[in-house]
Amino acid sequence: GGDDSAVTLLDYGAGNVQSIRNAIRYLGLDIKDVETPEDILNAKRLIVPGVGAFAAMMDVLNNNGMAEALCTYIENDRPFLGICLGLQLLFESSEENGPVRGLGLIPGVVGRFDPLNGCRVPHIGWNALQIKKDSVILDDIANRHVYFVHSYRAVPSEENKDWVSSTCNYGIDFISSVRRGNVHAVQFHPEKSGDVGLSILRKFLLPNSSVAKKPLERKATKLAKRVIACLDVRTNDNGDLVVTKGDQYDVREQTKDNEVRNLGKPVELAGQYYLDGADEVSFLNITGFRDFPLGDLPMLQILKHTSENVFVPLTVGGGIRDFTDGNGRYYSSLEVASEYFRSGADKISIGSDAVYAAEEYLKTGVKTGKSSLEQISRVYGNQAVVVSIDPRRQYLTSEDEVGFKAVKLENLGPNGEEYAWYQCTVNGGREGRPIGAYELAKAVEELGAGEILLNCIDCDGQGKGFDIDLIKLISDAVSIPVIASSGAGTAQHFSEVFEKTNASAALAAGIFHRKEVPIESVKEHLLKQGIEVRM
Ligand code: 1PR
Repeated sequence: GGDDSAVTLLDYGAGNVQSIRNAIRYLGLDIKDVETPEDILNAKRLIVPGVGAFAAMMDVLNNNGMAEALCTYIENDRPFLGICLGLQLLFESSEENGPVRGLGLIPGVVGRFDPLNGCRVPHIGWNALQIKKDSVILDDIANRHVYFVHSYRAVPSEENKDWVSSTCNYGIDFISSVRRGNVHAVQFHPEKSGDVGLSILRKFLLPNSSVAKKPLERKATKLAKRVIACLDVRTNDNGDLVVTKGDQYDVREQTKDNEVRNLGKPVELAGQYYLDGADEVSFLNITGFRDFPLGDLPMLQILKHTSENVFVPLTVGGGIRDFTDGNGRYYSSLEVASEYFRSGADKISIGSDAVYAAEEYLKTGVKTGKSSLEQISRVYGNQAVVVSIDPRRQYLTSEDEVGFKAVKLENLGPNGEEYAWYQCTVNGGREGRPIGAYELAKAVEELGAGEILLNCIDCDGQGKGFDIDLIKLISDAVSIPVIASSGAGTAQHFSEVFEKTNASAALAAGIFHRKEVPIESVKEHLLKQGIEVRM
């Protein structure tokens, strides 16, 4: 309680600020929300989090006098921390849906990353920083990775070099933080950067607390490959949500009762994976296609409790689509997603509904803007929307046997087939659709997906390694990040997928749940193989 333990937060109402709220509360501070420009001027410490789109943010700030108050506050050198868009708004303008004018306190224009520079957009993941000057809040993080998620960036120049406290390289050098006096802003998300991020926030919020941590002696320069722990969650026959795991999507035990396989409690396991070093945690509500997810309050509770203690990105999927409940009330997919975001998710993932949207788009060539994928990415940004693909291999004897993109297989099919195409499925693999994973991936990229979670039903739960043919095909077809999933059985499978494909991340479930291979060993192995990871 008390004023000294309060931090003022500017939530301009466009986007998802639950994670920063959770991090501030975790550090023991109360949050006072800005309601009027005076609240800004009277703040002891002000945080401007960054989510949503630049133009929408500037509209809100200009229309209610907040922009002016912010300029005054910053020019008086009052304690300020801008995060992501909260950094970008300090510049002269942004090209995001623009040009749109910013506060103009720092010289420079915020532009978009260009995939032509050899990097995927959005920039999602963990990078180390190059510290340029005494930055106070970044003092003891040298060489440690922090989490970025953005498509736009400012670049260092002669004109703004007095401000720049660190830069980062992603295709080009961009500004990862600025500092002048008590004014700080960071392009990455400290609230999602694990213990490093919490220590940065602590230094800003509680300037006298000492949390010095010895940096790892390691030179990191590239975007780290991510290791993601996935929890498939569903109600068991007693009605409790449990973590389960299938073999090729079959989650029932091969016993007389055929009960749902129960591998533990979702909140506990997610918390453990965070401590073990998972770079992200995903929940898939695998029966979401059957039940109405908002009726599924336990899932929202799981997200709430998990996000209070897990400070890496959280994704949730399952059942995101338009829905009419038993009483005839209609819920848009956007409402469903918003409820997940409010409960602490950073990204949502869409499976079945994205397949239908892609089929429609390929048939008509028209982007209606009405699909769940388009609506959610318009409001929350495409970095917040993952499309989960559940393909099943269909063997072919020749490459052009079907009208879908086929691959020449590394390992021949059961009858010596040399080729396969990857058929998309819906409803947890129960129904095959007339669209391939390749066609789907390209379509959803155009419709606004920010990332692809690429499963493979044939490999799921088999522990024999990822489907390299499939992952190569898809990661070379799109310029958004691809998460390889299904089939991890050893740490070597992770290095194999990163060495042979352009996947940005690799996800596993079974080996982590059964404690066969701890996340730490996967990371240590990758590091030994010369693959950059966050330690
Ligand atoms: O269609 O929008 O409702 O979303 C449903 C979501 O649930 C999709 O993302 C779909 O992948 C997932 N899902 C549906 N049914 C199942 C099932 O298993 N019966 N699980 C399912 C998907 C795949 C991965 C798994 C990896 C790694 N599970 O999540 O974690 O294959 O496993 P492994 O490391 O043990 O091999 P919608």
